[in-house]
Amino acid sequence: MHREDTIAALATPLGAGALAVIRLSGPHAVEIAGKIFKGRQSLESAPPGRVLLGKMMHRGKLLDEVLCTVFRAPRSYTGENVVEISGHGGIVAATSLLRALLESGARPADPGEFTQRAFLNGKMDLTRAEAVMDLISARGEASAHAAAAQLEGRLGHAIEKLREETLTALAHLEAFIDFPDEGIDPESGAALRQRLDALQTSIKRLLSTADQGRMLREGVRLVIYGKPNAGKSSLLNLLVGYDRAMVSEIPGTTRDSIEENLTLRGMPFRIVDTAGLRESDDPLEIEGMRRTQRHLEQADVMLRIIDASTWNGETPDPLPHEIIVLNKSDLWCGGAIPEGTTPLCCLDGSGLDALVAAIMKCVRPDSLGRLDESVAINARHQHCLFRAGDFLEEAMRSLERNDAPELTSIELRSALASFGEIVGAVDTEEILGKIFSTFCIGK
Ligand SMILES: Nc1nc2c(ncn2[C@@H]2O[C@H](COP(=O)(O)OP(=O)(O)OP(=O)(O)O)[C@@H](O)[C@H]2O)c(=O)[nH]1
Ligand SMILES: [Mg+2]
Repeated sequence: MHREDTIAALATPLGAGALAVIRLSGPHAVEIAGKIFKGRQSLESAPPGRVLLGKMMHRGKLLDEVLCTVFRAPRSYTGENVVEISGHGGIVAATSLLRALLESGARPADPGEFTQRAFLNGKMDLTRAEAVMDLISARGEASAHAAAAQLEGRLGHAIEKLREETLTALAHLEAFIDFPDEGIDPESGAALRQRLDALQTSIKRLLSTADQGRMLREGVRLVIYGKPNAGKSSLLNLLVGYDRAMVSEIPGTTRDSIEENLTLRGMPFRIVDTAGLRESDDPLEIEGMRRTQRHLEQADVMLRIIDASTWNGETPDPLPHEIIVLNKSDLWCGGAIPEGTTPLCCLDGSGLDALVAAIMKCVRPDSLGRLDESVAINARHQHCLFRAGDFLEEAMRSLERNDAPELTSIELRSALASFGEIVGAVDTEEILGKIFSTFCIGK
């Protein structure tokens, strides 16, 4: 990556719209945009943050009438000189303007390169850079909330605190390295162990948010299963609001799993309707049921659908994260709805609200507290935290064995590096490449 380059990209989606925003960042941003911009005031003389009206002219042709905003390093999103050009939306207008900027000396930005520069210039730590992407791709309000909290630095601060505490423990330990013959006195040893214990507790607390983080980013995996003809596909259709899956009174209608994305109460879901489970020697049906099982193994929430018209009234014990749904409640003639089941009628939708409430309770147990007060880590953070925890455990063992303080200190330094990796304090090209390549261009 060459930061002496000036990069340019369309920051808004390519398509017809009222406005299109093109962004330039780099040492020559103002100069390059200035070559095309013709206004009453030149871009070079524009005060930072002032919006200038002008025409964009290139090779003697008028491209568009635009508004330009100049931001001067380091007071910009990327920490570099930035020019934002708001032109008219539309594929042709936006691309010809971008082409003119590229012909005037800018280079097309790589995916995520603006945010990567912001990170490299110290405008944000890695957790916040990742939150930018999470926010852009959020599929539900809850996901957007969690991303905004991370963008605000909530996770970054939590990790910084862990790093500081590890550093304090390290400093405490290193005091003994200077006096190798004396070893660590029992009182200091106990104090150090207490510090490491507290660190492990904090790691565990953060790790416990990993599932929540995955659900917020990728969607809750909700699997609908049960015997053939129970009304599984009818429920999928009811949830998504249109005839997504075939429904018929013939048992065995659904052969293959059907997946759909949906947002329920601000939370993204991936809903899977499955082939009904029964004895069969039809190879296709057997394969369908094998797929059902595979989805069940990965489910966050399972909806076990029971057909009220054929049910014997014995409520099965629910598995963890399972809701027993008594469908076709309109055909139930066994008196009061049995406890432990959630009644539903797919024909008129009655019972759906209560079912959705039960699903949400499964997804967001009260113990997690309100979402916007918590953090939700991603798989990369989880991996680093696991490693940090392992190093701290090693450090603890080393203390208990009364090893030379140098040895314990090596483990603590490795833990510190693992925490650092989360916020990007120890940057390796490889990690950065992996993270920012998943971004969209223009961010
Ligand atoms: N009376 C009544 N009929 C329902 C209800 N829900 C579904 N049905 C009917 O039950 C039959 C089976 O529905 P499906 O949704 O195809 O059932 P399924 O569980 O997907 O069945 P398979 O795909 O064969 O496993 C259809 O004729 C539906 O119209 C309900 O709440 N009440
Ligand atoms: Mg079906």
